[in-house]
Amino acid sequence: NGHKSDSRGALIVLEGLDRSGKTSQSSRLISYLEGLGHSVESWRFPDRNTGVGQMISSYLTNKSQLDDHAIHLLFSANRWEKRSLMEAKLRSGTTLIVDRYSFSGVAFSSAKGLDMEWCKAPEMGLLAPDMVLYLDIPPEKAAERGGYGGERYEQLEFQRKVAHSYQLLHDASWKSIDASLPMEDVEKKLKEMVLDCVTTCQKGKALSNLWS
Ligand code: Z5A
Repeated sequence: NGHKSDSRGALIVLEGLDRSGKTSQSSRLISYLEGLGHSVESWRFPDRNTGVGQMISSYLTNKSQLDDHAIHLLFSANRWEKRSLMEAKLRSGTTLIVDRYSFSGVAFSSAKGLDMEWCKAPEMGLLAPDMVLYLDIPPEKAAERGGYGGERYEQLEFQRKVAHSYQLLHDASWKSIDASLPMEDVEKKLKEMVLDCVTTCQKGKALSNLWS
């Protein structure tokens, strides 16, 4: 309903393979929305600053080993640690541009062979994004960009499996953007989509939970 008291910030998630341009586009969106006078913050998962985040970081840099299920639950816990702050920010009118979220959690773990429904379960009850912007790029093309670093998942064969898992997660809140286009072209498309979403949430749109 369109009461002014229901006005809130938008929860906008960027998803895509490694090197698809999420970080670059996220900072451009922030500047754009700030320039228009909106209250906006840049978030990312994993949030490596929390205790759980440090365990994840050590796993990603191959400094520690963990069972696939255990690391999956840590990624999820890392989002749960931030859920109440996320809700408070949104309700206070701040839009959040989030670099990776539950969809990364499910796509990466199911690419390892874990059951997709099992992967979704711990994400249920986290806030559902108002919009998921999927930066769509062929894994081969992404691999050409600046080269992969040494982190655990940065291998072409694995990224192919992740791309497949992502395809199974698309729903009505997803918008796919051709991320192999030049940065400015991607930026232009994203700006239009984001502004539309921010306006809708400002007018008042109920918050909902993921996969419920
Ligand atoms: N993971 C998980 O398993 N479970 C979970 O629940 C979550 C994550 C949340 C770490 O994530 C890993 O954790 C990640 C998924 C897994 N593993 N992988 N792969 P992260 O967020 O720390 O790392 P990342 O997302 O892979 O970040 P990234 O390497 O920084 O990629 P990016 O943000 O998408 O791209 P970028 O930094 O903006 O750009 C990459 C390069 O391409 C850079 O040199 C740019 O200048 C260039 N670029 C960008 N756009 C373009 C265009 N349009 N044209 C040409 N060149 C471009």
